[in-house]
Amino acid sequence: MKSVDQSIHKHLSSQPNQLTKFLSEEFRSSDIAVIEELLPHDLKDALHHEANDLLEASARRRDLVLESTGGTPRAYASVDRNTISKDGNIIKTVFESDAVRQYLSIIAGERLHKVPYQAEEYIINSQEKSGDTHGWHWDDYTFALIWIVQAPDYLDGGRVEYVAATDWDKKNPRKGLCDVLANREVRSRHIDSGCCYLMRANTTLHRVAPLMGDTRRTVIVFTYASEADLTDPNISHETMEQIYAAELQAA
Ligand SMILES: O=C(O)CCC(=O)C(=O)O
Ligand SMILES: [Fe+2]
Repeated sequence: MKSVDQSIHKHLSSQPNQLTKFLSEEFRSSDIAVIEELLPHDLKDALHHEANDLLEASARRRDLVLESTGGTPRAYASVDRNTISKDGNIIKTVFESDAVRQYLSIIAGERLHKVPYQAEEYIINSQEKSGDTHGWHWDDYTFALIWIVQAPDYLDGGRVEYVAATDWDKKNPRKGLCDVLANREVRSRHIDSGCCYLMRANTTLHRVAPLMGDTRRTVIVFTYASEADLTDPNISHETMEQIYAAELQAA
C-alpha cells in the first residue's frame, strides 16, 4: 500500500509548523494531544467505514472485571487485531504507515516504534449501550493513538477521563488506583468524532466514563512502543490475555 503511505506523507508534510509545534507542546505539558487532521479526508472516511463494517460483521461483547487493573470493568463490543488484519485493509495500512509514526514521533518528542506484541497493534472498541465503559487502567506500552469513529452525544457520558504522571502498581493495583483517585485531580474531555488523540498511556491513568443514554461511542485503538519499551522486562500483557482470551487461544 505504498500509494496510501505516500498520500499520508504528502498530507503531513503540508501541515503548518505552528500546528505541529502546538501539538508537541500540548503533549509535553499534558501527556495527551488531540489531532484533527492526521489523515487526508478520503482516507479518514475509509478508515471509519472499515471500522463500522468490521464491527457489524465481527464484534464480540466483552463484559468483565479486571483484577489486574484494580477490579475495574470493561463493557463494550470489540473486534480483535487478527480479525481486523484478516478482513480489513485500511486500518492495518494506516497502522503500518511510516509517515504516521514519524509525525507522531515529532509530537511525542521521541521515536515511536511498532509494538512488539501483535495482539495489541490495533483493535476496535464500541461502547454501545447505557452503562458501557472502558474502566480505569494503564496501558502496557507507552503510546496509544485513539481514533474517534463515533463520539457519543455531549450529555450522554463517554468522556475520556485521565490523570497524567501516575504509575500502575501491578503488585497492588486496587490500592494504587484508589490512591490516585483520592489524591489527584481527574481531567475529563469530550473528544469529537473525526479527531484522534495521542496519549502517554502507560503513565496516564485513564478510562472512558460510562455511557448514560442511548448513544454509541466507537474507537480504533493503535498501540506504539517507545524505545525503552523494547527492552523493558516489566511489560506484561495480562489485561489483553483476559479480554481477548478466546481469540488468543484460537490463534
Ligand atoms: O476508548 C478510548 O478512548 C480509550 C481506549 C483505551 O484506553 C484502550 O483501549 O486501552
Ligand atoms: Fe487504554
